[in-house]
Amino acid sequence: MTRLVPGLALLLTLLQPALGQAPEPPANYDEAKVGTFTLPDPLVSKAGKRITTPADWQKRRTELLQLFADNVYGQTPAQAVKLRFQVSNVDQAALNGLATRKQISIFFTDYPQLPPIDVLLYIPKSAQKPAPVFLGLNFCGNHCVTTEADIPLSTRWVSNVIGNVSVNNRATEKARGLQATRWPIETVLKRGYALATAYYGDIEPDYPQGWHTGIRSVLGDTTKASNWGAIGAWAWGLSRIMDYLQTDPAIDSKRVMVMGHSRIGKASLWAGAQDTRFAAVISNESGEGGAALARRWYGETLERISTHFPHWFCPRYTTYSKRVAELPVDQHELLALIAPRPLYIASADGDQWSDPRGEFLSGVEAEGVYRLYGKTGLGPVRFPGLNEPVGQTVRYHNRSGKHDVTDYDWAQYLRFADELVR
Ligand code: GTR
Repeated sequence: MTRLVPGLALLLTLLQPALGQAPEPPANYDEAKVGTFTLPDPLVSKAGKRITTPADWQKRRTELLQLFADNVYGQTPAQAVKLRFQVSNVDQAALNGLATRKQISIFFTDYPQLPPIDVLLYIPKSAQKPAPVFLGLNFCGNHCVTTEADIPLSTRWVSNVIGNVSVNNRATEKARGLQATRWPIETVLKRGYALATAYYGDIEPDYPQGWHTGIRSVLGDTTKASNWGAIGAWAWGLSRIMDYLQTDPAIDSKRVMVMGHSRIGKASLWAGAQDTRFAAVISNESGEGGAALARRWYGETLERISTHFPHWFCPRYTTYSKRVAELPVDQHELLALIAPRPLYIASADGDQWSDPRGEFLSGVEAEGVYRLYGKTGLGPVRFPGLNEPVGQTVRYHNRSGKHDVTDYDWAQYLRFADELVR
């Protein structure tokens, strides 16, 4: 995603009074000014009981999930939704014979007005048994992740901003392969993994009114302060793709790793926290509302994100914008909800907006829950240098370079998958 260049951001801040808006507090990038804060303890229940066993943690887990639903992402509707999986295209020799490529549409039987989620799935030809799979939503349509000419352009609303290649929020041929560098499909396949992706806008187009044409138009309760937001919807969509993957004999559905970048990283963490069918979770620069601690005043803040992207969260979340210390949870507890499953948290040094150190510290604070299961999470580590992956069941790196998903990131995820998921 593009980000505001500092000059433009400053100009907008200066214009805010003229636009009738209260000026936004400036972003802090000075570690000395972060301040002190007390984090809620994942291992103390609401009733004040210390959690010392996995059995007690399971109860505390339910409590924490509810706190995140009530205060951050909103309540994911519990009702089962009837799905119909339609395999629309299978290419047995995709990418020069490297993969079987399938396109599957997930239709919502009871809601024919909703568009399907169109899944693009690559399975390595070399697989002798059901393949473990990386699952991640993409930002601009399946045609953006690959240069293959026969992937249909998404017909859904797409952002005009990404790459400047859409016209009136509709995809054009210029978008083909636009984000292919973020999806090293052939490398992943050669390592024996399948790759599944779908456009996040199939579940809900990412703009304030987008929910009118997405799953939140038929599920949820818009009168409630805990109504789910778009991140909740995207997370829900990931679970529906999981429903499909469980039916595909070519896929090892016990080894589905949910991976996401930035806002989709936030959704992937929330998906992995709620749905324990995901064997591992990978958060790529998910930042505020994702892996980063909310209580740190550094880079993007709760106030900023809830002002700019209120549709991502439940309505109550915004009420914490000037009183983050009162938020009943912090993001290390979201990470703890992934335990004891493997978790990868990745930051980029050129993406201070996402608060790399805050993402790392959040992982550190999840340690106690991994320990309950006899696992080492990040372990006793200091904030590492650039491009220096650390940790065990929980891993972390701070890559050099900008907000993006690169070959370096994928090289770490593949190693992590080989060691902990395979
Ligand atoms: C930014 C937003 C971040 C992150 C990012 C992205 O504008 O402030 O929280 O989600 O977008 O998704 O690339």
